[in-house]
Amino acid sequence: MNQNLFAILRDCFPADRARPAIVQPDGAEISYGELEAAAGRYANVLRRLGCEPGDRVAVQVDKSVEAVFLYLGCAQAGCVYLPLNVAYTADEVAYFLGDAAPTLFVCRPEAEASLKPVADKAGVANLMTLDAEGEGTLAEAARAASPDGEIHEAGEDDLAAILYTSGTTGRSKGAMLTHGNLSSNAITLRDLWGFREGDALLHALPIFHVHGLFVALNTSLANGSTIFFLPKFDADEVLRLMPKATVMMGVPTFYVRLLQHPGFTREAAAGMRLFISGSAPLLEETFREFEERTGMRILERYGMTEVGMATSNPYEEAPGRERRAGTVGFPLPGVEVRIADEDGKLLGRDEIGVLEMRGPNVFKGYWKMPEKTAEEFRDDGFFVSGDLAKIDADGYVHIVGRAKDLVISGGFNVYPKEIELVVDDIPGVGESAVIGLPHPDFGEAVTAVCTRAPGEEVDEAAVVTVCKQKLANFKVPKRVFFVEQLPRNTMGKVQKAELRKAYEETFKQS
Ligand code: MCA
Ligand code: AMP
Repeated sequence: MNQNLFAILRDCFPADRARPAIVQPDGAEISYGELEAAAGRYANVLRRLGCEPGDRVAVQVDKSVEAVFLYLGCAQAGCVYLPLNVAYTADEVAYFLGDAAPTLFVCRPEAEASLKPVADKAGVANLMTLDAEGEGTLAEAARAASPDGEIHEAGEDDLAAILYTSGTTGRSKGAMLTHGNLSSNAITLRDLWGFREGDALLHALPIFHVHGLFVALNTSLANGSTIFFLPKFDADEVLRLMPKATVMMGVPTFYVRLLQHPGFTREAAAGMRLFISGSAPLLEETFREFEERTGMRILERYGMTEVGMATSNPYEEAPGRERRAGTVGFPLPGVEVRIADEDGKLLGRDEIGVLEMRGPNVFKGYWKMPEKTAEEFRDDGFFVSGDLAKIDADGYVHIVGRAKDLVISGGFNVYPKEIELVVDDIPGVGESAVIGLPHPDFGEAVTAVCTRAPGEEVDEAAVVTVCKQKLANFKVPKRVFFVEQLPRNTMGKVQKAELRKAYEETFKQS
């Protein structure tokens, strides 16, 4: 059987292809039949451009239905989809193109002039455009292409996507995800979360990360569901469409913002059967406030780019198996999890260590980094997550911290090292330490603490200005503080815990 993700999803499409697959904010509908035809057109355009199976197609575009067609067309043609956050700057994009060597790069029309030299330098053969309305040179080519064509015969171990995740060294790694990784996760989640006839998903996440692209889209498509597709999270828009939807997936910031909205009432949520949260810790107070407001418990789950989804609170609640605040539930069917210390020694119930995972969801390795890949896998195939966790006596997994130096802001990961390298380079800065501080909206806020070089007067505005030029906006420090010297331990290591303590009130609501 063809293990191509698109073939597997297509087998799940409704027999009646006139059923709506995607509904746009203005109510315009794309049927399953149109979705299938559009994916075929995009696959044919890719083939015509010389994209062979296994070739990378890098994509940095705004969220649009055409971008979904491109994603599905890519799978159909056997190409490797490489989505990039639209917030990434030209410097950041240069690294990804150089590393992944795509055959095609699709960007926003307004970015074409600045990214053309970047693509040329990386040796990318084709540069095409797609805008937020789904127009551009690629869309034009797709309109002219035939919808018919075969679905590339893929094995479950063949690559379907590369998603870059930053690392503690500051250098991004491309996580290689296979057709089997993506399809197994989609089918498992569809069944586990009780997807059914008549379900409609409220989709307000970006589609360049695992959450919005794979968890939300693939799971819905694997159920033949309708997707209400919003360009971004906007509480008013989400509330306008909520009566038509049954399921929503979001990062904790979505739920914090909904709870702040006076229109988010029990009645507004009455037609929904499930709210799912992930990508960052959901505060227990958000979970409780949500339950008080709506009578429903948010289902929190846990995952990573490298493994897709790995654990979930139960959908079907039963005594002793309810959705519990502050936990990420149980391993998904077919997924094994365990807790170990740094040397790989297994730990017992309630002991805190690093979470390790194994299963059909776990990625194939980091693109062109065999050594890094080997470092993060145990000999028996478990992937070492870098998240500190424990498993309690009832079997619930709790994420209690991170062994990796990582900040998660509004569901986006920021590795301090990457920001520190940029800040340290700013004339007048001595050295810097970047930390995450509690933030009422984003969960954590990126914050830089710096020293000045002797006799220099560099200030917060100067640091922010340079960061904005070089880094994606969500990585830019929300505040910059200057100190005489950074606190260090006897080994000379910066004491970040001390800094977090010193500045913990910075973003607290008054
Ligand atoms: C935007 N800004 C941010 C963020 N987003 N700053 C910090 N953190 C962010 N996440 C910047 C904007 O550029 C702007 O800066 C200022 O903050 C305020 O913007 P605002 O209008 O409030 O932002 P927004 O457009 O409403 O976006 C916030 C958001 C968005 C809705 C939370 O960031 C979002 O959709 N996050 C979802 C991330 C996600 O999908 N993560 C999944 C990763 P300025 O004023 O300077 O212009 S996948 C994953 O983690 C794993 C696999 C998993 O488990 O799911
Ligand atoms: P990413 O590298 O963007 O895929 O982000 C994955 C990271 O997000 C994980 O390693 C965790 O640190 C974090 N994460 C995802 N879901 C949760 C959750 N429900 N609770 C706590 N942390 C989470």
